[in-house]
Amino acid sequence: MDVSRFLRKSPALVFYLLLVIVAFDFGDENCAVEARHKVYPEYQSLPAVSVKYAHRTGYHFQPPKHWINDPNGPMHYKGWYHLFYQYNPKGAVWGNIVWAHSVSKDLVNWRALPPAIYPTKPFDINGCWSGSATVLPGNRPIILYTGIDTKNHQVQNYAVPANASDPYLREWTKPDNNPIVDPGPGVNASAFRDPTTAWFEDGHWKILVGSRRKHRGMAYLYRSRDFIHWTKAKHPLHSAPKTGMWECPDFFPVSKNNANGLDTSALGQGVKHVLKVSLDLTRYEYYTIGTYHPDKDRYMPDNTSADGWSGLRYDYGNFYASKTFFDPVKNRRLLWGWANESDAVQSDVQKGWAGIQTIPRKIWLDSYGKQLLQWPVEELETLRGQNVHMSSVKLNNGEHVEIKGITAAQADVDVVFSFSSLDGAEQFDSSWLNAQDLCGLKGSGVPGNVGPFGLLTLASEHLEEFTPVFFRIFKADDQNKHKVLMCSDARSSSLKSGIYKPSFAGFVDVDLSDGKISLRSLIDHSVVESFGAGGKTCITSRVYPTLALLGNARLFTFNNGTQTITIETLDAWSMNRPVMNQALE
Ligand SMILES: *[C@@H]1O[C@H](CO)[C@@H](O)[C@H](O)[C@H]1NC(C)=O
Ligand SMILES: *[C@@H]1O[C@H](CO)[C@@H](O)[C@H](O)[C@H]1NC(C)=O
Ligand SMILES: *[C@@H]1O[C@H](CO)[C@@H](O)[C@H](O)[C@H]1NC(C)=O
Ligand SMILES: *[C@@H]1O[C@H](CO)[C@@H](O)[C@H](O)[C@H]1NC(C)=O
Ligand SMILES: *[C@H]1O[C@@H](CO)[C@H](O)[C@@H](O)[C@@H]1NC(C)=O
Repeated sequence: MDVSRFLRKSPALVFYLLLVIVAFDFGDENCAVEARHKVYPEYQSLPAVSVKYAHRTGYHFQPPKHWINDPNGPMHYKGWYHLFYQYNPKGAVWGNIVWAHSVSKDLVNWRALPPAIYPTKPFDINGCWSGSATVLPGNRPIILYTGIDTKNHQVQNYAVPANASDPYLREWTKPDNNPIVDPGPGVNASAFRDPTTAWFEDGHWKILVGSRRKHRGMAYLYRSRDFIHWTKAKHPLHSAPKTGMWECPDFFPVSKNNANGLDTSALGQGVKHVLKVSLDLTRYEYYTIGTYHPDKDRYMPDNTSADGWSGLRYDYGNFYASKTFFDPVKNRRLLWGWANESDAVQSDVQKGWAGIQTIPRKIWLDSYGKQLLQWPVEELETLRGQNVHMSSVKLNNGEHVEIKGITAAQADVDVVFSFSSLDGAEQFDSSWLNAQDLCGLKGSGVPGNVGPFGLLTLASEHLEEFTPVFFRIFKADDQNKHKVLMCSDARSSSLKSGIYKPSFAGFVDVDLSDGKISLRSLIDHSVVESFGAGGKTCITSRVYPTLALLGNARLFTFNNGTQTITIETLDAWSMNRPVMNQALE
């Protein structure tokens, strides 16, 4: 289907977006940040002439060309997983956004369908932005999304399948009684978007919509008996000062007792709740774990979850606008996130594409209840090919050992490291509040005692380029006794200059009494997705090697700490290519 036909009619969108890019002062943080996506009018309707393959991923979700951002409305319906996503059909930068649509039987092989939702009506003529799917009783899917209307207001619309017998749900109808939620008095119509999946409670459906009031981030709560008429609750479900616009809120229950996922409406004794928001100001997300009080229309984060800027993150790297859904097939909750490019916008235009979705992750509550755990879906393992196995290999100070025999540019590595003692570990300085800054200070080349040790991914033969993913363990004064830093450091990832090469990092809240720590990395040409300590801390880096490309990429383990580290076990696999978004006939 040719959606450009519909889009040609909305040049107003371009002008509007130029107007709404707002630079504003963020209170005490004193940093001016541009809100939302940067707009490049000269590129946004410039179709790719060709697609460059050097940095394209082998097994991550991406369309054949052009720009993608937020994952939208994931769900399972009649045997198929559906993933929609924000997509520019006309260029490799943000613009002309539609809901692109793909389906999969296994979350690994994907088939592309025509866009499901695109601007056609007064309530979405200037944009079809992010939203969620809810499967109503009787297996009736419904999508809620943000439309930009004729007045350039953000409103919430619904869409239903045109033919519910079609398992691919190719066509969607946007009824004329839209919008069903408008900002109303007191709500900023330029900051009101990204409706959640609905949950059912006490005779009502409930949803959240992200917003802000001055510098306070807000999740407005709405209720409805029929999914069509919605009433705003007296106060937001939750809000937090100085966090700015809350994009893509996600609110869901997790089990206190096991790793199974729960339907979004689950409530009761064995249940905690999670609220995640994407901060437009920082372009990072954070989540809290807490208690939902449906009678009071309130959510209260636990006192162990920092609520704001320094909160827990699903991922400490390029990971944004994420969304979970309940997978009834395997009783699990799955998480999708968007990993944007880190190169220059001109490079995106040249390569003809920008943005990927991360590998879907199973997500559940850690048994001690203070954080979530994440792990790549087990289906990914069907792509594993050639395997290399190692065990009981010592890594002395300054050593690096190559893992040979796999395609290092497209691989899955799973390793368990051990150390004999933490007695000599460096002292942690309590002024080191920010993990990313600390990684910047103590990179893989800064000698330590227990660490730095880990993997050198997407490395060139003589290490002119490499992206180290590693741990460094400190002694701490508090009751935890130690502090573990995990880094995914892009600073040496590419000889190319002028690209964003951050030293992403997070702390790992892990019990080290068994003297071991694990690391898994999914390496895929321009992305390294890493899971520390069984998924306690996750970091995604986007990198653009110039030498460590394709067959020239290598993988090493390394240790730059004085204490010898042992590789207890290591498995690495070449990863095969799935079917990635070929059109479904
Ligand atoms: C609805 O979908 C079913 C299953 O794909 C198909 O057989 C039927 O022809 C479709 N109906 C219409 C009106 O398109
Ligand atoms: C409403 O939101 C827009 C976009 O974030 C912002 O530019 C504007 O200042 C806000 N208006 C008020 C009154 O807060
Ligand atoms: C945190 O809350 C728990 C109860 O949920 C309470 O036992 C504990 O004392 C609180 N801690 C602090 C520091 O407030
Ligand atoms: C290990 O440390 C040495 C000395 O600082 C440095 O030359 C080398 O590059 C480091 N290795 C890594 C992987 O950073
Ligand atoms: C991804 O790109 C980098 C480099 O341009 C920006 O610094 C990030 O803000 C951006 N992230 C998101 C979520 O847009």
